Amino acid sequence: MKTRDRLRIAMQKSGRLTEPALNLLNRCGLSFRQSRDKLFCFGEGEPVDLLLVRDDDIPGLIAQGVCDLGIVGRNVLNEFQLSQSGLDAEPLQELRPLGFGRCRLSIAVPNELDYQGPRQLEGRRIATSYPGLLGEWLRSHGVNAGVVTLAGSVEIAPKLGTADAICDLVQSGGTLVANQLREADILLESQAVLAGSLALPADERGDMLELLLKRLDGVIQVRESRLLLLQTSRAALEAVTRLLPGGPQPTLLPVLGQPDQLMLQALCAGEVSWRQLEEIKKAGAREMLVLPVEKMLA
Ligand code: PRT
Ligand code: ZN
Repeated sequence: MKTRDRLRIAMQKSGRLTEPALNLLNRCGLSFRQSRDKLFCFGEGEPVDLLLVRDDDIPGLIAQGVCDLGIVGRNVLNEFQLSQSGLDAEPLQELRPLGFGRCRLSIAVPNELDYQGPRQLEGRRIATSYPGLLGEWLRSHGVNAGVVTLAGSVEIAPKLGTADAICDLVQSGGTLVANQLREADILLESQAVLAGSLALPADERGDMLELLLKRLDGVIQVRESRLLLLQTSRAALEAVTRLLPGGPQPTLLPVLGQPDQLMLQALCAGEVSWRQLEEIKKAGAREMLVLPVEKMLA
């Protein structure tokens, strides 16, 4: 194949991952001129171009060397990897989880079925668009079940009588509820990932890729960081500090006119949930604030 000097990234043309993926690339300093057919977008600042395709085609395009990288759901990537195992194809790898497009690939059963575990699926028919992942999961649990492969509308299969259970993506769970189904087991926690071939190009594209990964790490780190501010008494300080989410050592500041009080400032590596805040408050903290981080330069 003719070598290219520009890096090429495949991403979903129109769907759930399109907006957040473009947004992420923009934040990494990449911008694109959209061509009229919108299949190929030329990168303006950096030597990185985009190919806009159906998400299902992305792993194949990387495996064939048409693209160097792809932004795709882990569910699609893993299903492709399973379909290729045993074939003499270029292996793909997950380079980075990207933190959006989160969902689960789950077994869902009709509400009235009393699900006690995978063995309950023995001899039943399960409808899915993910026959590889489902087959592997069934094998790992020693369950023999019929896999009914459907391209879409998997959730209506039990009602139509074509399957007894389904294996599909779940996010809010609303689709399951609307179809009188309930989530019974989780096969895979998924999110959008940056995928690439195991053998990275050893030319200018490789250098650009390295640079892109570094920028991506910075963008992800900032996006996931929160600054936690709170007040605590000196007496409660130890209990409060013990409950802080992971991150560098917090900073302590005096509070004017209240020698017994301290203000604590901590950089947290991930989301700070309401639960965590309530626990920290119970330990003696008050005036708590969680702020997003805009930029970071160590
Ligand atoms: O045209 P193209 O093939 O590119 O698009 P597509 O229709 O195959 O993909 P799209 O845009 O629906 O999803 C792209 C990726 O988003 C998926 O591969 C997942 O990695 C991720 N994702 C995240 C989801 C969901 N959440 C999701 N909820 N993909 C699909 N769903 C569907 C699910 O199949 C079910 O029908 O939404 C329904 C469930 O949602 P809840 O909220 O009702 O549980
Ligand atoms: Zn698709």
